[in-house]
Amino acid sequence: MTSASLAAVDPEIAQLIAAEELRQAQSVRLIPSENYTSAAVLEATGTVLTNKYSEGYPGRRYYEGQEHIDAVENLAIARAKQVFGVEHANVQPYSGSPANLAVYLAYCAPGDTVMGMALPAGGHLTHGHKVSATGKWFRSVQYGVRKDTGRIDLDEVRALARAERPRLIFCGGTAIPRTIDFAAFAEIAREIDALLVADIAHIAGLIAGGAHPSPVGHAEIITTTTHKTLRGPRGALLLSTQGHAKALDRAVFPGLQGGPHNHTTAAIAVALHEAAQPEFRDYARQVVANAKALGEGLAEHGFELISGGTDNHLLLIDLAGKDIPGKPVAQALDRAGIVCNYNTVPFDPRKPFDPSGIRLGTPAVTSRGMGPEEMGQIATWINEGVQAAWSHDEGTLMRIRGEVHEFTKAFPAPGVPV
Ligand code: DSN
Repeated sequence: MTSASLAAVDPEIAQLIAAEELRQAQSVRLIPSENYTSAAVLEATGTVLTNKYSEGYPGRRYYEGQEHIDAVENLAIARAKQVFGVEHANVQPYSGSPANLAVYLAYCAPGDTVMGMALPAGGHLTHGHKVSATGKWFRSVQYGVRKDTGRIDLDEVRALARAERPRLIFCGGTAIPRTIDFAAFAEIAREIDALLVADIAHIAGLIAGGAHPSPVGHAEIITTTTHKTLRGPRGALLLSTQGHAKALDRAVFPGLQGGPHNHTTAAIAVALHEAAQPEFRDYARQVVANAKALGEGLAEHGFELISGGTDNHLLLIDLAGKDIPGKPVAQALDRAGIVCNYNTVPFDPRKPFDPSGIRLGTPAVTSRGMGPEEMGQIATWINEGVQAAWSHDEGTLMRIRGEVHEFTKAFPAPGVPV
C-alpha cells in the first residue's frame, strides 16, 4: 500500500489531478498571479522532504536529523540573496500573507498606525484592508490611485503619511499595472521615520530578470511570494538588510509558524537557480512585451485599460464601456478556454463579488513560449468572448474553446505531462 501509485491508492484524486493537468494544458491562462513551474520545481515539491520537521534555522534546530535539510535551506537562502542582491533572506514563510504578517509582528504593536494601498485600488488584503487581521488589529490608513490617471498619486501618499505618521508603509499590490516608484516611497517613509516594506509578490520574477526596477536600496524589507512571475512553488521570501534579520527571523519562527515546509524550500531553491540563468531575463522581458502587446490588441478592440496600459505583466480592464460587468465576462471566457479573474477597478461603483473589471496577465502564456503575435490572437478571442457574453451566444464561446484547444497544442506547458 505505501509504495503503490496515487492512481492505485486514490483513483478519485488521481483523476482530478489528471483533469487539472489537461485544463492547464488546453487553456490560455491569463490570471496574472499564476504561472507554470518547471518540471524540476514540481519534482522537488513532491519529495520525502515533506516528511521532516525542522523548527528553527540551519544549525539551530529543535529536532535532529537535519544534515540534508540544513544544506537545502542554506542553498535556498544563498540563492535568494544572490538573485535579489540582499543581505538577508528568510525562505520559510508559508506564503505571502504570513510573510507580511511577520513584518507586522516584528515591528508593530496592536493599534499602531500602518499604511498601504487600498485593496479596491490595487493593494492586497494584508496591506491593512478592513476585513483582514491587518485592518482589524492595526489603525490602517489607505492610499489609492488618481481617478484621472489610474496611477498612484505620490503627493496623496506623502500628505497622508505626514498627517497619519504610520509606523510602516507598504508599497506594491495585486492589481497595479505600472512601475512602482520605490525611491519615491522611500523618500516619503524617511521623512516621517516609517519603515518601508515593498511587497513585490507580483513582480518578483520581473525584478529577478531585470524587467522592473528593484526595491533594494530603497525598502529595507521586501516580501514576496515565490509562485507568481518568479515561477517557483507556492511559498514566500522575506528579504532585508542585515539589521532586520533577527527581528524578521524571530517573527516567522517562533512568532507565527512552526516547522518550515522543507519540500517547498527545496523547490524555492530550484526556482531561484532557474531565475539566475540568462534565459530567465529573456522570459521576464517577454512577459512585459507580451502584456504590452495584449494591451494594445485589446485597446484596438475598444477596451478601457486602467492607467491606459501596462509597464509590467498585468492589465486591469474596466468593462463599463462594454455594458457588461467583470464576473459574467470572466465566467464566459473560462467556458471559452481563456482563464482570467473578475476584479474591482479603482472607484468601482459595483461590489467586489460582482465588480466592473477583469484582470489579465502574461506570465503563464509567456512560460509556454507565446509571443506578441499570439497576444493579438488572444485579444481577438477576448473581444469575441465579451461580445458573446453580452449576447448570451454560447455557440461562439464553444467555437473559441475549440480554437483555443488547437492553438495551445503548439505551446507545451512546462511541467505539465500532457
Ligand atoms: N491571490 C493573489 C493574486 O491573485 O494577486 C494575491 O495574493
